[in-house]
Amino acid sequence: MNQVYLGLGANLNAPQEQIHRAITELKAHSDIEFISASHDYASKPMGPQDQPDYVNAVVCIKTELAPEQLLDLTQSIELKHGRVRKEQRWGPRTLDIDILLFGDQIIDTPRLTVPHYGLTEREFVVYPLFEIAPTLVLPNSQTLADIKNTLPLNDLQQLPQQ
Ligand code: A4P
Ligand code: MG
Repeated sequence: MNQVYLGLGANLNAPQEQIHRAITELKAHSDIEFISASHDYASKPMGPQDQPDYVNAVVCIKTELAPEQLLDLTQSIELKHGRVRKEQRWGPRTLDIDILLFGDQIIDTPRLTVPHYGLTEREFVVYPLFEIAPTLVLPNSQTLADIKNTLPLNDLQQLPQQ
């Protein structure tokens, strides 16, 4: 079994509901053992600023799936949420699921880069991840605590539990 961290993000069509439905769908899947979820966080858009604020969360799961099988699954959940892949980079979306960490594996294939390339620079990933995994060490031996301690909050706000 591999322990995996997923980053969830949404900023269209009732984003907090999108996140919660995605968590429900992950919990219901027979190949996934659901371990924990962070609070939801409200975050300022990274990228184009003329889009709504985001809701972000991080979840921990365990799975026997291979990394690309898990990507197939997370992409099928994105599609069920009406995700349309547009030209604009970092544009608005109903649901985005990123594979942040897959055990201790370092993966670099045409479909998958793990750890996720933006992990250490995004407050909306690092803070929720720290909430559920405060002692986490990345495959390159960096501690998540060190990363968090030098990363500005940029207005990130924990939302009340729903
Ligand atoms: N891919 C490669 N590695 C991974 C991985 N570790 N996890 C490939 C998931 N997918 C991975 O993704 C494009 C391709 O990346 C996939 O087909 C997969 O094979 P995508 O979801 O279609 O495109 P995208 O998400 O628009 O692109 P990108 O560059 O991944 O964007 P990000 O990094 O996901 O950022 N602001 C706030 N506040 N909160 C957010 O969550 N998110 C984004 C999108 C922009 N601004 C944001 C947020
Ligand atoms: Mg993505």
